[in-house]
Amino acid sequence: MSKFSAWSLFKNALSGNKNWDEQWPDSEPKKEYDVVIVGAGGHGLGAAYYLAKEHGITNVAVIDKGWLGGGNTGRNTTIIRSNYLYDESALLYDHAVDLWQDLSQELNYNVMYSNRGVLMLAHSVHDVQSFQRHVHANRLNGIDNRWVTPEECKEICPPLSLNPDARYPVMGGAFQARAGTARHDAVAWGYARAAAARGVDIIQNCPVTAIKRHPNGSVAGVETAKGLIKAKKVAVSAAGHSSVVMQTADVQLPLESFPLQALVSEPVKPIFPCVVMSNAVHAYISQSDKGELVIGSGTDQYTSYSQRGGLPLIEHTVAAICEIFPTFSRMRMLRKWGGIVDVTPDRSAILGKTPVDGLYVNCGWGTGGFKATPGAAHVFAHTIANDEPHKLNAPFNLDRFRTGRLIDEAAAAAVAH
Ligand code: FAD
Ligand code: PYC
Repeated sequence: MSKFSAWSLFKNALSGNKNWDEQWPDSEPKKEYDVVIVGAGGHGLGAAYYLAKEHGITNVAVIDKGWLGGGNTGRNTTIIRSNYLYDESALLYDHAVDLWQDLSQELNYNVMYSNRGVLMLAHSVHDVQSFQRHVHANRLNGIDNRWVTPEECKEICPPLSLNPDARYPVMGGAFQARAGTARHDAVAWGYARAAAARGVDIIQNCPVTAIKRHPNGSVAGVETAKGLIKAKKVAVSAAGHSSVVMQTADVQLPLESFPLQALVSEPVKPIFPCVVMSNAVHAYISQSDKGELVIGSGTDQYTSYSQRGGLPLIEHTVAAICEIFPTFSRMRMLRKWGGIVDVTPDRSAILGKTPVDGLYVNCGWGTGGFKATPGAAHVFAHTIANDEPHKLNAPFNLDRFRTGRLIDEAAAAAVAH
């Protein structure tokens, strides 16, 4: 919740925000950006691209504490789908799936979008009922999700075991054929190159340490490890760290950060034609174009900013995968890694304006924001340019945690999140 109040104004007046313009050292450049975006992941770079392309706003800087796409954009398991339960989410994620279809052409950069289909396995009566509910809800929203029998699951994914004696036997699945995968870091590179070509500045290795405000409370710019940068508007898209950055502007976000881990196997010839997710065993798997099996876990069970995560969880995930795909039990792991995901109480994103004039936020995508990248970036740019949310992101406002109008997508992924 925002702590923006007469008290915080007073506090800011006493602190460094008081004489922002007077404080500005002569040695600092006087340039003022129209928009500074904090975070050069797919969401931040994408927002810069759409600001330039669709709104003609090119006096923009995207600032990252590390390298392009070095956050979750380059760490995720690349699953793209829109089979979410609630109308608000389904429409936003489907907007993204629409944009994914020709993103490579749009950016003139091959993001390797592959609509190979996502199959979510049901292993219990509860799963069957829950997924069938999702299928019906999706179809009402015009989203291609359908219920498939165990035999159809096997046709879609031949390595799947239908052993009835398995601890989690397959009782059917929900299949979204238009869903799929993309090359994750290419998304950051593609948006970066296309945004830069339109005049956007991209500044790497430059942590933003504080958001600065004018004495009247509105945004004035950012303080970074390399100096102050003036901006009329600041947009924060710093997954895993958004609450830390926003707190410097006296805006508190209802977020917790957790490690989320993934791994790849040694590369093998093409064997896995789709994406499979299993809620019950908390694992998901696909095969990259390089041949590696890409496997992911649920979040670690403790909050942390570690980009590594704990080993026992990976063991549990691999055991789960080998149970539904026994044919993979002799394969070796090539590498594993983690990312920091920020999670809201209702497992839906926060995307919109904040109580501070000129300050916008796009965060809380938790375990599922890669698939949203083009759609979220597109509506975030609209929100920043117009100082009004797009109709697709209007429900994802910060105010919902005050009014109670939550968008509860706790069952949205095969991930404990
Ligand atoms: P990021 O790519 O994380 O970008 C944020 C950037 O902000 C980072 O580059 C970071 O360095 C920068 N930053 C942070 N603090 C500061 C600061 N103070 N100053 C300057 N810069 C800062 N989603 C899916 O849809 N499908 C999946 O299959 C999937 N699998 C996942 C698997 C794993 C292991 C992980 C970790 C995540 C997964 N996700 C998945 C979630 C998805 O990766 C994220 O939701 C999404 O990539 C977020 O994109 P972003 O651009 O907002 O964030
Ligand atoms: O949201 O589809 C998803 C997902 C898969 C793995 C992590 N998130």
